[in-house]
Amino acid sequence: MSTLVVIPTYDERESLPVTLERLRAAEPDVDVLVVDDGSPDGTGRWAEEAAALDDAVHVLHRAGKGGLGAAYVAGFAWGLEAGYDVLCEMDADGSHRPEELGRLLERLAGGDRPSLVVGSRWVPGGRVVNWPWHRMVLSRGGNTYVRLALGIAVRDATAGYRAFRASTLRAIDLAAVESHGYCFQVDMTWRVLRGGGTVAEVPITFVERAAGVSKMSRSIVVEALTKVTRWGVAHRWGQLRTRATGVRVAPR
Ligand SMILES: Nc1nc2c(ncn2[C@@H]2O[C@H](COP(=O)(O)OP(=O)(O)OP(=O)(O)O)[C@@H](O)[C@H]2O)c(=O)[nH]1
Ligand SMILES: [Mg+2]
Repeated sequence: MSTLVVIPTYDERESLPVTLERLRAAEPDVDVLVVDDGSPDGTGRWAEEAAALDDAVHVLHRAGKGGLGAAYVAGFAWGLEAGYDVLCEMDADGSHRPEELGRLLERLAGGDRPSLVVGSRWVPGGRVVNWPWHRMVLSRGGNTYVRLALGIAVRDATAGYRAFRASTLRAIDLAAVESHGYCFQVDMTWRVLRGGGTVAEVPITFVERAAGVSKMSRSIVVEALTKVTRWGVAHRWGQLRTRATGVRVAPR
């Protein structure tokens, strides 16, 4: 199966070279697409040089910082057009260890053929290294809220280490996905499940970034909270209407 790992970057000049080297060493048969949003620190230029030296590495440049969600949507469109069978998400900052990608890919190829595999911090065996307590609380609390609001079983719906079948992504209207930060991950999970797909979680060890600056912000958390609440209410309302009228409203 031909596999592409999409790595969105914004000011990751220090981290990307390390991540890319580890990824190429761990999974030599996997191609890479760096999606850079015109990083002021020259990450895009560096990626261009790396691509010139390695046929498996590709770069997509976008005009300005448009958010992680939009970068992935552009990267997926590129990968689907190029005909890859599997498309993965990975952060550039070293939080998603390239050495664990093989386990995600193995799970995707499993007999039950999940539509999406999530590298999960919050299943047995999953771990987080070097996170302050408030990040733990935010991630655990956020994921519990998502699970209850949407009524889903996924324990780490905000996780950004993922492997999708191309067919899973083709079934989603990617142009309609507008979420930016963590919300993008929840949005994609919800769309897979609503479309009748399945999500499998494999435990990973998530390592806090060693270099560079986090792009996480209050607005990213607020976006996730408000949208998840809206989706949850709409879903429950739809269920109630179905029960009352017997008419099923098609999933979005
Ligand atoms: N192309 C692009 N990449 C982005 C953008 N925002 C974040 N990224 C990348 O997305 C990945 C995740 O961003 P991080 O800043 O690590 O955010 P995070 O992992 O939620 O936060 P930390 O846990 O603090 O690292 C990194 O590779 C970033 O460079 C963006 O607007 N455009
Ligand atoms: Mg990070």
